Amino acid sequence: MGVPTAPAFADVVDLQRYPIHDLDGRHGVDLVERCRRQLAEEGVCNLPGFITPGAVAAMVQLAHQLSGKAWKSDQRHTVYFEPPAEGVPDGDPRARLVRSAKHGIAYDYLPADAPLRRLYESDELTEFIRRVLDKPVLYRSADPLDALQVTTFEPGDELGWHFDRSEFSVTVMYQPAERGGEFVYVPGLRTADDPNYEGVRRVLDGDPSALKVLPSAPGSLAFFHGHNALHWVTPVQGRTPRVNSVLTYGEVPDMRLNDLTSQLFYGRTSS
Ligand SMILES: O=C(O)CCC(=O)C(=O)O
Ligand SMILES: [Fe+2]
Repeated sequence: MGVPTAPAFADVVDLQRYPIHDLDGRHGVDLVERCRRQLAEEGVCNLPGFITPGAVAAMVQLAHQLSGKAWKSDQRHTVYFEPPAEGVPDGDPRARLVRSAKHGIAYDYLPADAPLRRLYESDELTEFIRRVLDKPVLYRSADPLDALQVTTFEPGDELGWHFDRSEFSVTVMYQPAERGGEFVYVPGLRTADDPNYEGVRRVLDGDPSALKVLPSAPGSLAFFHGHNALHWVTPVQGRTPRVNSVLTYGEVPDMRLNDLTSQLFYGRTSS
């Protein structure tokens, strides 16, 4: 028998608590089961302390070093990322615009040994996520800019209310803001059969009754069903930028941004 080698991300994940390198072991099976249950019941699954403090600190420092390469986007869009509808009733969410502003550092700027890059590129993490989401297959994005980006939200930056185009998202928090920059969401506000425009309108009009806030301690990894959960990252206040990553996956092997979206979020295309 060979000597087992430590996974390339042994310094990045708290493997005692989250044994993603041993998913068939008892603790691994329990972990996947707990995550599935949380996701089904709450629309999100939050795993605090998933990323080690050392890896978190390295990613915050990297974001700072690469801040000159971050692409600033600031745009207005509907919650559906579709052109505003005409001829709909007053106040209809399909016609309303929200604002999103952020600074995106593209995947190809992250050095190969960056902690999150080593983790993202591991088959163990992809397999963990596949099992939690209960997908027959799951692939990492093939997009050289968007597969794993580091996003900084400077003071005043925010992500307006929206539904994601993709079914789910996986995020890692490195540094919350001093104030604001909270991930606020309404789980299951719409379904495949019911767009619930009236419910969406109420949230946009400020009804707080269904809102939830995702805890955002540094090092947390979170799954959420962003396609049916309306969500918002509130404007960042104070001097500390909010820094996080979105990890991108798909059920097809060659997933890429289209040129328009790539231009918008990274100021360039990869082709
Ligand atoms: O930054 C976050 O916490 C969420 C990001 C998000 O909602 C998105 O990229 O669509
Ligand atoms: Fe989103």
